[in-house]
Amino acid sequence: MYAPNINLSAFGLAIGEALGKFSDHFAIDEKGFVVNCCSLHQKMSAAIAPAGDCFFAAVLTPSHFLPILILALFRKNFSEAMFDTSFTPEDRAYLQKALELAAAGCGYVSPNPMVGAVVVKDGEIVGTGYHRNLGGDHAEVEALREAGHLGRGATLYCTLEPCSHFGKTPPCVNRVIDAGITRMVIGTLDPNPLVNGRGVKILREHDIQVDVGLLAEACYELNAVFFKFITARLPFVTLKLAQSLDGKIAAANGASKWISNEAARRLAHRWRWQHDAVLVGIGTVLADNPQLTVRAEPGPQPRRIIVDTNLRLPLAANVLTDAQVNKTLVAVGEDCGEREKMAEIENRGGRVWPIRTTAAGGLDLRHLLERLAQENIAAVLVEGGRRIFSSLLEAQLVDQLRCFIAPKLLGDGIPAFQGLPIGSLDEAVTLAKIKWEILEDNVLLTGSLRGTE
Ligand code: AOF
Ligand code: ZN
Repeated sequence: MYAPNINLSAFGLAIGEALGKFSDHFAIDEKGFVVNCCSLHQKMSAAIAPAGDCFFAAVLTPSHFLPILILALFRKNFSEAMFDTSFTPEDRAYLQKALELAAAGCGYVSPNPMVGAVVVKDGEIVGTGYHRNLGGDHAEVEALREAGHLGRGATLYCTLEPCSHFGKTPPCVNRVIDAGITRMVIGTLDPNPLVNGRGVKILREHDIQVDVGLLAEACYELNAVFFKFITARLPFVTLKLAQSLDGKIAAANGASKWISNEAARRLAHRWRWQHDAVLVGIGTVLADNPQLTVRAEPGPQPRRIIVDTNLRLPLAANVLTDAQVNKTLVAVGEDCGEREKMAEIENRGGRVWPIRTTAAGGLDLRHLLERLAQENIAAVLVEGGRRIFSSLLEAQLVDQLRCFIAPKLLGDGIPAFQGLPIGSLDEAVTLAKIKWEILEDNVLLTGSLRGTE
């Protein structure tokens, strides 16, 4: 989201300082680098102003707009020399490799970020690494171990700022310094409040050249879940829908299984293991009796969350009778009286969470998500139905929507959303960062929601 590799002139620094005072989303370090501008809050939009080979990308809320505009207007007055345009095509290629390595951690490192690292000495790759599993070595440590003594005087490319704190593992910055690295190229800062620019600061204090912001957008995209989770302490919520051209997620008789095509269903299945949890409303369980497991390909089984205020879930449901019952978590209203059923679910290894209810009688979904985050569930895939889709949207808890659109009309079928308080075009929920993908005769639309924090 943010590319903070602009070495500001005194003039730029003054603007930068003003920005820093203006908002928490900006910080300037002692050398005049904008070191902190990360935020996932979806109210914000990204502004990217290309400037030669380097670019300035800022995250801004409407209230940030004016200073960014001023900076953009003055941008032309900065001479080329004022920008640190030290990234070469080789830098880009090595960091791109690190990004590819990082992605291999998908499904295995949550709630940690996916991180990749590459060590380059005299134009040769001498070490590579990625964060493989939660609690395991960080990417830089793996790459530096492979590089061994060749790390001395080498450049380390890393998709994320190295950590500066003791977590499950010791700080990576110490390893980078000890290895004798002389330059580091970093994709994005680590928004973890325990790091957040400190890693870069420590490295620079040890006279390591640190260039931040190459491929920042891609590095941010890779870890959108982590960025949200670590800053908002809420899971990143993705709604998955398969709908007809006329916006129906089921036929009038309730049938919904075959709206999207097989390629779409295969892809959606893959998303399950890429998420920590799959969440559905009780209506979907009663209608479809889904298993909510990963079956088509190997991958970790996600938690299965059923939102069921009055505990209508039948004890014979697949989610309570199969081998994965210990992955099932039923969120019920805190005044739900079904004590025996709750005890039986827990006897079988499932869990039941009483959750606050709202004035309207539904579950307080924010409260549920906060509790899930406390259990380190960082990514939630919501698979239905219209009530839960609508309630999450209305509560502004949705981060992303992934919608398969099939070339079918379902007439009086069941709409994807219902009851959203939208009276005019101005009030429409509008998606941003739209991507389209064609899957044979289906289209997959992916978009971000604004307005969540
Ligand atoms: C890095 N390199 O590969 C990763 C980092 O509990 P720990 O020790 O695994 O630390 C987790 C935190 O470390 C995580 O929240 C994030 O801030 C950072 N992750 N940092 O230098 C890595 N995975
Ligand atoms: Zn680390």
